Amino acid sequence: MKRALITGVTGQDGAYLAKFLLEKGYEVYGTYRRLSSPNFWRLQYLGIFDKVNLIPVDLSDTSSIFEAIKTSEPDEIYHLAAQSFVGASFEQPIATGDISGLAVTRILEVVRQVNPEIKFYQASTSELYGNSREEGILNEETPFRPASPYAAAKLYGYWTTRIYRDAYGIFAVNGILFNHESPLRGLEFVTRKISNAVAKIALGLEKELRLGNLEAKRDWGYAPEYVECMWLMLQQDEPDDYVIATGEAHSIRKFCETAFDIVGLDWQEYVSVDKRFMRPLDVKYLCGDYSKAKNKLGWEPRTKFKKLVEIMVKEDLNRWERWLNGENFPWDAPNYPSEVKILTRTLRT
Ligand code: NAP
Ligand code: G4F
Repeated sequence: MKRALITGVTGQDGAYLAKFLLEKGYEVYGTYRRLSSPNFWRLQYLGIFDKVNLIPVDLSDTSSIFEAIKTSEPDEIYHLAAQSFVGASFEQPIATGDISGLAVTRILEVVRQVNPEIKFYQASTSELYGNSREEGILNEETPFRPASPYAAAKLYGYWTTRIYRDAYGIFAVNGILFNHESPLRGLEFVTRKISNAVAKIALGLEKELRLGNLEAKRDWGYAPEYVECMWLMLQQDEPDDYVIATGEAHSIRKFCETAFDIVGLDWQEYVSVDKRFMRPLDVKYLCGDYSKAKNKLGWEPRTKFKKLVEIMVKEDLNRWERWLNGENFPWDAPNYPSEVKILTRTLRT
């Protein structure tokens, strides 16, 4: 039986990947950070909480990483843990550099010293391109031009991965994944912020939605499909880097329009622009060319924009309805101050 170690198993991708690997027959180990209140709602939501071997790890501490790798003895490491919110990276640039950037070297150093046969996946990102292009399609050859402390940290991780591959022959790959979303997306990211607000507004629990830059365009795919690529990349004969995307870009404005349409409301009556959600520097446009992944991995996106928006809005509606009906279930709203205010003032049946 193959063994996999997933860093950041409590996150959106970590949870979906753990489920995918368990279904493939892997023994799955996952690292999480020790918090005063545990945060395992995604693993519980997917019904796999008791199937994953959980290891507490501090990514700023190499000895902690060493312990996790010694304990799990993995064939494959999927390094997904990161401070992944671009907006927060402007407020916490140094911590983001340490966790989203330097930690890659800490892990690869342990791999090099303990067992260089371990295969390594690095969660690289379309944010690496920054404002490299304002139209067209981005592929593995397009130059990077990071536009946030998060992207700069990820650029470091990207190159470290390539350096350990070229210098030490480690099977280390970069998945350059464009935005991918799902009902397990964190509530601070724009897609889930919108789907959650639409659900609350439709049920009369909220009156408005405040957003930042409505003109930015993103290439949004469906997260469960994207984690399959991570695994595919590690099953190839040779390590390489791949763009994973849908090849379509839509604006935040379009996402709002589509999401409000699903519940029969006009988005313009509810959405306003609030400077608090504008970034000091924003990436205007991202659209990816997944031809290499299609040709070499045999991968193609199956869920496109409209279906993705529908999945997210329907699941958030379902959650708020269940909440109003007095049900308890794995959910992230109770972890967010803005949502707790609504949860505590709402009378449940
Ligand atoms: P996510 O939901 O935010 O999950 C991030 C994971 O990292 C969580 O398990 C989180 O733990 C952990 N983490 C955060 N800060 C940490 C810290 N200081 N120390 C240790 N662990 C920490 O992100 P995701 O969407 O699953 O993304 C997974 C990876 O892919 C990330 O590296 C992200 O940068 C990258 N990526 C994501 C996308 C996308 O569109 N989703 C696209 C390209 C690349 P907690 O649960 O405790 O917060
Ligand atoms: O949803 P976002 O916060 O995602 P962003 O910045 O594209 O980053 C995500 O995708 C990257 C891959 O390209 C990952 F590497 C990264 O870890 C993360 O998963 O913002 C998307 C766009 C931005 O242009 C932002 O300015 O939406 C715009 N936006 C407008 N109003 C907003 C809001 N973003 C957020 N989070 N909240 C708003 O109110």
